[in-house]
Amino acid sequence: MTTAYRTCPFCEATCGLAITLEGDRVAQVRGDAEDVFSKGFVCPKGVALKAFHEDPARLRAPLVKQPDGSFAEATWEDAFALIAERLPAIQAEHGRDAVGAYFGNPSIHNLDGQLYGRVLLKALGTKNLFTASTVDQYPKQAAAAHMFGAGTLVPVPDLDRTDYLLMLGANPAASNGSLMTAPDVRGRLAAIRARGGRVVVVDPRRTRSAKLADEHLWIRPGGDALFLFALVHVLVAEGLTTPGDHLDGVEVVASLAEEFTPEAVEPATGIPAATTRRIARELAAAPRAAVYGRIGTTTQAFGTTASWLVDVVNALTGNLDRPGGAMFPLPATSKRGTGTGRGARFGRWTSRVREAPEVFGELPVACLAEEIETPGDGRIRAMITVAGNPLVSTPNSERLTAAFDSLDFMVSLDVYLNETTRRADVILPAPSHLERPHYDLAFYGFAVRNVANYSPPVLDKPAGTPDEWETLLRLTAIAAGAGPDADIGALDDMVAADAAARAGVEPDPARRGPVRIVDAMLRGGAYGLSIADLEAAPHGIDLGPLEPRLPEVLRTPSGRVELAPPALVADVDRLHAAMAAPANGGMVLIGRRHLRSNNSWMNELGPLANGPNRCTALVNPADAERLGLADGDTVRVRSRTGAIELPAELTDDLMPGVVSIPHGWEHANSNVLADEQLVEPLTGTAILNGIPVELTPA
Ligand SMILES: Nc1nc2c(c(=O)[nH]1)N[C@H]1C(S)=C(S)[C@@H](COP(=O)(O)OP(=O)(O)OC[C@H]3O[C@@H](n4cnc5c(=O)[nH]c(N)nc54)[C@H](O)[C@@H]3O)O[C@H]1N2
Ligand SMILES: Nc1nc2c(c(=O)[nH]1)N[C@H]1C(S)=C(S)[C@@H](COP(=O)(O)OP(=O)(O)OC[C@H]3O[C@@H](n4cnc5c(=O)[nH]c(N)nc54)[C@H](O)[C@@H]3O)O[C@H]1N2
Ligand code: SF4
Ligand SMILES: [Mo]
Repeated sequence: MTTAYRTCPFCEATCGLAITLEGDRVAQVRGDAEDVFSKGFVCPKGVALKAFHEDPARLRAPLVKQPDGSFAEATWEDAFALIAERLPAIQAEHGRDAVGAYFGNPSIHNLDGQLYGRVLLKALGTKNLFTASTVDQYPKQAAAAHMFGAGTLVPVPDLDRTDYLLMLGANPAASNGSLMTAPDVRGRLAAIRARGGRVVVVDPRRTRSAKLADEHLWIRPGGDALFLFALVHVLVAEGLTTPGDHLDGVEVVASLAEEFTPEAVEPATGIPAATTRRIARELAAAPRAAVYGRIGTTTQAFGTTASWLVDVVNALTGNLDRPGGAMFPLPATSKRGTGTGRGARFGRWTSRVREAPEVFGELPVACLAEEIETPGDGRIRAMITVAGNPLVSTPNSERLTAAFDSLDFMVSLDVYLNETTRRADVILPAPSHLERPHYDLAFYGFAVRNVANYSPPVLDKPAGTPDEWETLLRLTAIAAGAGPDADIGALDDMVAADAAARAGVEPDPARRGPVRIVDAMLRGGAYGLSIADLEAAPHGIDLGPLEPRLPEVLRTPSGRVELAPPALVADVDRLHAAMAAPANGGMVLIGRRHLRSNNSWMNELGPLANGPNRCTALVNPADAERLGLADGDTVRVRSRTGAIELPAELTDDLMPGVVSIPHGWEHANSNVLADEQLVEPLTGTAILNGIPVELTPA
């Protein structure tokens, strides 16, 4: 028996796993008690790594669609040859934009997708790039870009030192935290309370996180920006602001907040004015406080505005960049900053049909169907999906499915056959996570401590199976016209040379693939580490608590924090309108996550499938009575775009007027109800929380 250690790749928490092996068989997966960050914490998904690795349904060989619609296994050579025959021809005939790409969430949870996805995209040269980010966090990153100069500069709550956490639209008890990398968030929340601090959760649902908190505030979906503005109002009106240094625009936000009194916003938020005043005073009085908002505040009508106001409140209470407040991590793969930069640029190009502005180099995925359907130059005729299941994960699934069915050609790089990949002509499998190295390049940038942990592959890949990065480079070569037999090693040398030059070091000639790139980034990074250092530390290296980084971290042209960026100031009018609009009394749909799920692909994996049906519609008993629904009845939920049927689950834990359905299920897909026309205007991010729906007994 041997034990291998690796970072869990299934969510943002980066827990250390201890994997016991009998030969090449996985005997057990546990939490690594010695992991410097997670200290033994593990959740059911981490344990399910064994089930994932062993799952007979996991793809192990390329699949090629046959004339009768079935799939047959193919050799890698034949699969690439087919792609080489079809893909370049489509771009040659119809232009670069005729091939679109969707990169899904797991592509940020592995090095290959992150470091080599962009290489493929460059070769494709298409502006039709879509990712999960426009059904997720771009509002938060856009707000960060406007305020701090870059989308990566999202302040994270300093959970381990704060005395007061105000958390909106997040349920880390289920999600394990997001843009707040922290193994065992529940334990860390409990610790805030144990040291005499306070946790307040703002959510239309009394979630498990809310139940762990000192206080839960019910909020009408989409009300967060108004509530946050009212907090600003009280802080200013009562002279409670203590803004730190390096801030511009304090007076502008103060004056914008004038009309958002707690009383004025109450009808729209549902939060009593007296409560709002008290929370503002508590935030101001707390020695160290942090406001944190997540997906309930981003995938909604005021996503960017709410995300902006989260950090406005942090800044005005003196908690931005201070221990126990909202801070900027310094990951080991980053250099220290220079304090200025070019700042954010959005809308450098637009989508063809709806003219939606580009955001961080991509187009909103809510536009994808129309880009496939609408004739004309630049129409998408072929798609490449990488670690993505957009037909389940993105709005108006029925329309998007029909659009995908009309494609001339499709390639998927994935680990399963599912709703999306089933439509591909060629499916190229990625190896099991145990067969590849890992370093959490993305999420250490949002971690509540500075840590670094590298995981070498635990098991050898089956002979002849390429790494995912090799497959991405093979596709790159095909897209670049070099054909399926091009020298991938030479291409990789170029990619590594480029990355090393940016890091200011020489690439290690003894390594290849993403590990070589991470090694260069580490060596050029702020702590001067290397992969070799991390190989010698299988439980990770703790680089300490977060440290204040202003102004060095900033990348705004002014070298200041922009508290009143013009694009956000311009959106305030829309908030006025929302404040004035009376609630129409209709039902609205919101989402939720469960501990034993992972978006669209792990819901029914091995032990995760245990327990009661989680794909239910939560309904408040008062609504249920009015609608004639009893617990367990099948309810039909309809929106402008479609209808689904699923069991109703009556609960006082949900606000009246709201229905909650988890996403990611194929048989009752909540994104059939999500409207591709409903997007947040600043980033084009889909509104997945606050969708108008009607409920009827089925
Ligand atoms: N209504 C509603 N919709 C939502 C959300 C919501 O809250 N409500 N949340 C949104 C959010 S935040 C996100 S991030 C998206 C996620 O949605 P997607 O971007 O579709 O991502 P996933 O569903 O996590 O997984 C997509 C695919 O990745 C494959 N996969 C897993 N690991 C690997 C790997 O290592 N390599 C490769 N090549 N493939 C792999 C899986 O088999 C699966 O097919 O969903 C969004 N959709
Ligand atoms: N187990 C598990 N963990 C996951 C995932 C998973 O699918 N399963 N997905 C991962 C991904 S990709 C992401 S992005 C993260 C997301 O991580 P979280 O943001 O923590 O996601 P959720 O658990 O969906 O919590 C969102 C909360 O927002 C609430 N909400 C809805 N609308 C509003 C609103 O208008 N205002 C407010 N204040 N609240 C609202 C919902 O009721 C819900 O409780 O989770 C990650 N972790
Ligand atoms: S919390 Fe996230 S990282 Fe930790 S074991 Fe669970 S899925 Fe893996
Ligand atoms: Mo996400």
